[in-house]
Amino acid sequence: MHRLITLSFSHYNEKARWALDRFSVPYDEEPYVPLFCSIAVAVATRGRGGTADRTSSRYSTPVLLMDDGRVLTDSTDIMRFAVGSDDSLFLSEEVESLVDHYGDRLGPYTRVLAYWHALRHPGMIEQLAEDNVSRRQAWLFRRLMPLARTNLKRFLNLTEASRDRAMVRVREEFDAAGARLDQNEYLCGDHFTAADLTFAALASPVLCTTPEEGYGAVLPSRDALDTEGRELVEEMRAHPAGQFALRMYAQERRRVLRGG
Ligand SMILES: N[C@@H](CCC(=O)N[C@@H](CS)C(=O)NCC(=O)O)C(=O)O
Repeated sequence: MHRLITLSFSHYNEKARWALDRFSVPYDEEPYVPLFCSIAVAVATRGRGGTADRTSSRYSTPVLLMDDGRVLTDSTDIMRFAVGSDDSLFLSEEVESLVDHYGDRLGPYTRVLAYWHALRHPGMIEQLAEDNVSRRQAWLFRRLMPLARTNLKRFLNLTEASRDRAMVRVREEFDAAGARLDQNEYLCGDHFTAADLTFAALASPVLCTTPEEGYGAVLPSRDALDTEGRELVEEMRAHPAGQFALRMYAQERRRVLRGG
C-alpha cells in the first residue's frame, strides 16, 4: 500500500488526497501537524527530502512513498501519478499552466491568511491538531507550541504587511477565476480538469471548507473566528469563484472513508 505523509489540514496535501481518491488509488495517510510533518518527511526519505521551490522547503508535504520504492514529493507529481494514463484531468497546456499558476500564486497566499488567523486565536492551532492527528501527537504539539509559534510566524513571514499583500493576491486570483467562469462552467471550458481541482483545494483555507462539504481534513470552524476572520470567509464564500470552489467539492470530490 502507498503511504501518504501529510500536513493533515494543508491545502496542497488536500490536492493530492483529492486526486488519489478520485482515481481510487489506495493509500494510507499518515497525518501530521506543522514541524512534525517535516521530521516525518526527513525520516521517510532518509534525510534527502524533495526539491525546495519558491513556496516550500525540501521537507514539505505531501510525500507519497510508493509501494515499489519510488517517492513523489510534490502535489502535482502525485496528481499526475493518480491520473495515470487517463488524461481527462490534464487536457491542455492551459490546464497545466493554471495548475502551476495556482500553486505559485494562490496557495502561498491563502496559507498566509489561514495561519495569520489561526495564530491570532489562542488555542486554535492546537485545536486543529486535536481534530486532525493522533492524541499523542496533538498532546506533544500543544507542549511545543509556545516555542513553535514564533518559528512558524517567522518561517511564514506573518506580518500585517504580508497579510495585506496576501489579501490583494487572493482577491486578484478569485476575480481572475470569476472572469473565466463568466464564459464557461469550469475554469478551462466545459470539463472538470486539474485546474479546477487545484483551484478548489488551494482556495479552501479562506473558505474554511468543511468535511461535510468534502474537505479531507478539519479546518477551523467559522464560528471560532473573530469578526475579521469571519468577514474574510464570508466574502470569499460569496464570491463567484468561492461558490465555484464549493460547487467543485459538492460535485467532484469523492471522499473515501477509511476504517480505523
Ligand atoms: N510545491 C509543493 C508545496 C507544498 C507545501 O508548501 N507544503 C507545505 C504545507 S502547505 C509544507 O509542507 N510546508 C512545510 C515545509 O515546507 O517545510 C507541492 O505542491 O507539493
